[in-house]
Amino acid sequence: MNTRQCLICSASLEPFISFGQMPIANGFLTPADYSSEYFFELQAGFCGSCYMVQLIEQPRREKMFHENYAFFSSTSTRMAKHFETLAELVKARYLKASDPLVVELGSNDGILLGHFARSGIRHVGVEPSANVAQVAREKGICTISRFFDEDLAQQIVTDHGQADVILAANVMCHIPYLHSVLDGFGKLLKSDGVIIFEDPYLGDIVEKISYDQIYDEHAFYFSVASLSFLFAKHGFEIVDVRPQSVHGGSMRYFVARTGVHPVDPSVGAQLAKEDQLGLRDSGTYVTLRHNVERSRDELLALLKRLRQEGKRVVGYGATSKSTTVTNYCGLTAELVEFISDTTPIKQGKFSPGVHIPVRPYEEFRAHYPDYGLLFAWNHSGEVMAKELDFRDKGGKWISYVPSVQILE
Ligand code: DWN
Ligand code: SAH
Repeated sequence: MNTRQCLICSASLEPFISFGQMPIANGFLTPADYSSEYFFELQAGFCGSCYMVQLIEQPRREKMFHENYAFFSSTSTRMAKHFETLAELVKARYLKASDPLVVELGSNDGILLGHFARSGIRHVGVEPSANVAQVAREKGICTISRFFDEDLAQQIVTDHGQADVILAANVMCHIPYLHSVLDGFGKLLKSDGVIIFEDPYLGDIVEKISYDQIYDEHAFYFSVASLSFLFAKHGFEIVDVRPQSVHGGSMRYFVARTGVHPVDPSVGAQLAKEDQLGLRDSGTYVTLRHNVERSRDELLALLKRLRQEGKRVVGYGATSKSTTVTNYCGLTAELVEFISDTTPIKQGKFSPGVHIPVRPYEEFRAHYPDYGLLFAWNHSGEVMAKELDFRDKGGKWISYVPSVQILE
């Protein structure tokens, strides 16, 4: 899909950054596939009318979400804890009806929905990537392997009835056809039901210059301002917002049918913060582009210097986000020897575009490099805690969020 019109309100977009030609962020591959590797222009734009920041072009969804999807949610213990806490909150506050139904979009390997399944609560997961959906089914989680849209919402209502709670973590921002999704929510949600979803927050991306959140799967970069406009068009309103520290700064939104639940003061307070940050001003995104270019130049200069000094640098975490960083900054295997990752499906393959080898983390441990480049910077607490020995032996971490630095 390639459009210069806002996917939400159809106004003309103001493109503010191009990262050039990019491969599929989770398209880890073997050399046999190099010649047919798919590329598209990764470019983001701002809508001055409804304030939604979005991709200008997004690959077809089947190119990203399929039976070999490489991201398994349960690879992070911190995320497992995060979703356990969310499940407890939902159970305590929102499942008061008898025999309630919970529906989750993008349920992946069941990291969140498993908490409802194990408590015997009726649930449905919607997960188009067949391999991760199968992992969830094997855990006893009821999962439909399809893309959520209005038609599927209707089918779920027919088969299971309306939902008390609709959950969506790190998936709403992946879906370009949000009007169909919200029409689906209109059918699926009980009159007093609640939608709870979270995604990387635009305010954090701007403040931390975390431009690596921009990649093919992320069609949108949400703010409370842009989402308020979108939900109002479909008879919903945001009733509460709660910042989350996971994934480098996310926002959790609580949404209900307009007028049904009281609106918490956090919503107005966050809108005021967004105005202070300039999230509704196009100039903010021009500044972001300058900051991103500086970050790129500094990271490349640092890695070139380390190579000249004969130091070994290994990437930590073959994240989707790292595809933007490696391709945009031109980081090849000359600068980053390999990328360490715990995900079996990624190991032995090569990273998208720049083709850096991806190896099991045991290799990182077997022969420590001089520097670990934190591609999974959003999990840095978890990573550093488990790699204390690396530091004890003189290893150092490099991060580029919020600025390029060797962590002392
Ligand atoms: O939005 C999305 C988020 C939720 O997950 C998806 N579009 C895709 C994915 O993004 P990502 O790939 O950038 O996610 P993570 O969670 O930053 O990826 C972590 C990667 O790092 C995984 O491949 C596992 C790996 N890892 C590791 O090797 N050792 C992670 C940890 C915590 C570790 O200790
Ligand atoms: N919720 C998990 C997974 C996030 S990754 C977590 O927070 O860790 C995004 C997930 O959304 C992928 O598993 C992908 O297959 C799924 N997805 C993408 N488009 C979707 C759609 N239209 N409907 C439902 N799920 C979708």
